[in-house]
Formats: sequence, C-alpha cells, structure tokens
Amino acid sequence: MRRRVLFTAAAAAALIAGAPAHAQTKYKDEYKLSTVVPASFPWGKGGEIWADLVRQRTNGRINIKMYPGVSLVQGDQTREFTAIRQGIIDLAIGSTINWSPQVKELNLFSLPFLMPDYKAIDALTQGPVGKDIFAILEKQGVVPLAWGENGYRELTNSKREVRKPDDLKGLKIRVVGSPLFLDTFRALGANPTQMSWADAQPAFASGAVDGQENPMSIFTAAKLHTVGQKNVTMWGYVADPLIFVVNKDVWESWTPADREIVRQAAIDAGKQEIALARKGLDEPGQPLLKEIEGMGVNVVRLTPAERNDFVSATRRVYAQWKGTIGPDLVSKAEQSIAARK
Ligand code: X2X
Repeated sequence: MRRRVLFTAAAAAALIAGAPAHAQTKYKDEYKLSTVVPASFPWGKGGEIWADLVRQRTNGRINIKMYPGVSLVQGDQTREFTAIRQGIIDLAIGSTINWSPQVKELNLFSLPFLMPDYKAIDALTQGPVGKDIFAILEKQGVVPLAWGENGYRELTNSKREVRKPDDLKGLKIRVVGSPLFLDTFRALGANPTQMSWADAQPAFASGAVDGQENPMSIFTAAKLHTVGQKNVTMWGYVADPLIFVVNKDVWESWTPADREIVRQAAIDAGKQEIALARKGLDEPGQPLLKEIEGMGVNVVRLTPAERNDFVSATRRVYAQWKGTIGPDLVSKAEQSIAARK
C-alpha cells in the first residue's frame, strides 16, 4: 500500500538536526471505520459525522472511510473486536453486545432490566462505570474515545401480541452477542437462536425466525414491519451503548495534536449520534411510536405490573451473570443508577 509521509514542523526540524527517521510520522491514505449499519441509521450516521469532522479538522491528513455491514469481517459482527486489535480494522463504532464475547464486562449493559431509563444509561457511560469500561478496553489493546448509543432494545415478532412471559412460549427469537441473550430468552420460555444481523433480515422475511429485539431506530430504518414484524412490545429490557475506538498502533502513529482532534471529533459525533438514536423516544408522547403504529404495527406499552413479570422471570439470569461479569462492577453500576439525577 502506498503510504504518504507527512512532516510536521517538529519532525522536519528534528530531521534537519539529524534526529532518527522514526521522528517522521507515517499516515495511511485511508483509515477503515467499521460499523454494523450504514448512514441511513443513527449508528452509521454517527460514523459519517466522525469521519467528516476528522477530515475537516485535520485538513485531510486523516481520511476515514466507512465500511458498514461489518464488511471487513464479512458481516460477522462478533469478530469485529478481534479484527480491531489485529489491525484489520483501524477504527470502529461498536455495540457493547457485539464485543461482549471477547470483553465479558461489556455484558453489563445486556443484564436484563438493569437500566430503567435513559438517565440510567447516562449514569453508567458518563460515570465511574464508563471509566472502568474504558480502562478495561485500553488493557485489551484498543483506544476507546467516546460513547454513542444504539438504544433500548424492544421485542418484536410476526406471530402475536406479547404482554407476558407466557406469550413468548415457543417463539423463535433471533439474538446476537454472548450466551447471556440465550439464557434470558430461555428463562422467558422462548426459543432463542444466535444469528448475525446480515443473516437475520432474510430469516425474518422467510419466516425462519419469528421475532427479534432491536432499538426502534433500527426497526424503522431497516423497515422490519415489511418482513412480518408487526407486533412490538416496549419493554426496554436492555440498551446497547456504542463505543468509538481506534486500533492502538494507528493511534500511536498519529501526532499528539491529531490524536486530540480525533478524540474530540468522536465525542462530538457521539453526542449528535445519541440525540439521533433517542429521537422520537425520549420526548413526551414518544412520537416515533405513533409513526410506527401508522405503518400498521401493533405497539404494546406494558403497565408497570406487566413489565415486572418479565423482570421477575429473568432475575435468576441476572444474578448468575452478575457473577460472570464481575460482582464489583455490577454493584457499582447498580449504585450509579440508584443515585442518578
Ligand atoms: O445485530 C443487531 O441486532 C444490532 C444491529 O443491533 C447490533 O449490531 C447489536
């Protein structure tokens, strides 16, 4: 691959002074950014915003190209984290769910009914738990920069209205990530099956699976109502944050000033992305749900008592996975949520 050699003023001065060649900073022509979904989704849009900000603020020194559909790992989203570490991927905006097979602590966000509202998500990502998670990722050899959000994952299916755990009995539900999802759905009496997002969409269309769980922003952008997903249950059982990261060697190849530009751009893009992901859901009356009902979809809003039946049915899974994830981290998360403003 052709490499462009850039000389910063300092590097040029060092060269003149006879400093070793490693004082030069080598930049690639293109940096590959992996996401699961393209810019027609808030998640992919976040990638586009990040790439644009970096290009502008570095005057084109850092040129980021998007690779949606996790195409750098042939659509297998649970291999994305390993590929970032290996340098097959330079940058990524990844869901905590997709990286949880490699980073067990990321299962925290998938503990059923841990986060009751958006303030609870923020209390984790913007508080001490977020710092701990970043330190863990750093130790695993990637450089975490900012948080984004996929969102609250709501239950949908093609067969029937779901109001209580019993309604899930026997439904074949597509899930992704770690075995925590299999445990949760089995505890509810469903028949979960693990599948990538790329494989899931044709499986909905053919009826090979009955249902799935994903944020409503994914539901609308992917038009899941057109592949039979006509029943939605708003249960908010888990929410997956997104994390903006850079491969460590790539990070170290940049000047300190450029690193700061990339970091700040990730923070700015993350904020905009979170606002897009929550649009229509975090305002009174949840207008996005009315829009979805307008597409002929049955949207069930659970009463607190109905929701509580799902919470009770998954408590055992929560307790078991608290041990796997790390009781200290989970306790810290519980405390941060209890103290949220
Ligand atoms: O595969 C999914 O369900 C998605 C798109 O939400 C993730 O990548 C976690």
